[in-house]
Amino acid sequence: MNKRAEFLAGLEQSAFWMPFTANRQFKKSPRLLARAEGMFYWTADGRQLLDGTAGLWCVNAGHCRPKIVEAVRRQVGEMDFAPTFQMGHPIAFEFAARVAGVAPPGFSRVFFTNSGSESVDTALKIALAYHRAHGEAGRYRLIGRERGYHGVNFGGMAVGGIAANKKMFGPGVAGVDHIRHTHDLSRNSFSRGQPAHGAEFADELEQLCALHDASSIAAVIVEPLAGSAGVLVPPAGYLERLREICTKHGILLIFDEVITGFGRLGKPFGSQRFGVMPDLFTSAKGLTNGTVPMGAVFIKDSIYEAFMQGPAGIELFHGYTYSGHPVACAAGIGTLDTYAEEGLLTRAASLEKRWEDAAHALKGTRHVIDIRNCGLIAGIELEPRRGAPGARGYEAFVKAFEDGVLIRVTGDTIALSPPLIIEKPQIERIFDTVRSVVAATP
Ligand code: PXG
Repeated sequence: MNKRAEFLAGLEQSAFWMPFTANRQFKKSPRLLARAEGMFYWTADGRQLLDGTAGLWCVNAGHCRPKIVEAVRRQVGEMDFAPTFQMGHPIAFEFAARVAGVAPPGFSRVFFTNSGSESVDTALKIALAYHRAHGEAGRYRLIGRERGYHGVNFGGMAVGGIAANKKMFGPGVAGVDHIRHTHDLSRNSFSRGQPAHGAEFADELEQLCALHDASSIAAVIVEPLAGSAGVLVPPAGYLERLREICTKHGILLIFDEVITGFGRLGKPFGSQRFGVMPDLFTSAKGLTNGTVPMGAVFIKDSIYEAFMQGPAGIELFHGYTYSGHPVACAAGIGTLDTYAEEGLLTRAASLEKRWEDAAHALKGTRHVIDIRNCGLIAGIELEPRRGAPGARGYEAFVKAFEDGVLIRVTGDTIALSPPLIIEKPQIERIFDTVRSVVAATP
């Protein structure tokens, strides 16, 4: 047996317990990626795949970009690791300043983490600690939203609203509640951009304020556009209404921008796209172009100042060994350089019309019951096969993979989010492939 055949033969017994994966099914018929460049992956058996998902919503500048590769290479040889607890290294301060420079005005402080999940738990903890520092220790409740995805750690799992991600793991964090999701096929199917109906879904927050007493609520966390649960674009006026209610009751509004950050929606951040500012927001993924794991929480100046006026000593008892990791910071700087040189943080805006038209041209294709889009994101919802929800989506994914295009499915919704360097003919290729694989699915 050659090396590759040996590897495949041993896969069923592999030590790697794969995340969010049907391990037994996968290991019987694996899909293996071996190399990547620009808009493409190559499979282990040498086939080229057009990346319609930017890896997992993270490779916004495309794969293996020279500035990023070089920055990482240089840093790892110069200083591999150094602590950030009671000491520091210049590159962490440099990257914080650089990345705060692309954030909306008023967010000049950044707390580094290593993932989206850690960013979410960090933001929730900062919100709780802020209220205490501010003399409102009674604010302890956290409000999320149905169908929200905020990662897999205990805080994010609790405020998240996807049952499958929670049901195995016990009661979780106390004092959490949820508002309803914004999906409304009956009124909004085939909307282009923000759907017209559903601003009033935000009013459920008023009901929770009445139920729990607003003075017990610390924060509300939502994705400006819900990605993982199937591309749910916020209805016109919805985020504005959430903002208003939070402000009225002294509740902090957290945007989870792990997917919407770094140019995905045609502006650097989703808050700018929708014109609604949160008090804190999370990021990860596009922060380092996925090259080295890293996340960051962006903090409004007044919140940071409240901590800095507290007693002398450590202002926030929180942090990770790898917060501000030098190699991650180097990747981040290389990423921001690439974004800036190629205008990638706003490039989605110039492609959006073409993208939207190509997506909505699938209307009328067999099984397609909705198409949603915003920035360089599209969701194509398929009617579930009777008795087998998710099967149609999964089969479309496998078939597209065989046909040379990487797509992502969540249940029966196809979610597309290519690198922001995509060229127009590649947009057509993605949607042509989706059309043919969906139509071929029984
Ligand atoms: N918040 C949001 C909004 C996310 O989308 C996380 C937090 C957690 O990030 P980490 O880095 O801890 O995974 C995410 C992650 C998908 C998919 O298929 C989406 C994510 C991860 C994996 C798959 O939609 N988002």
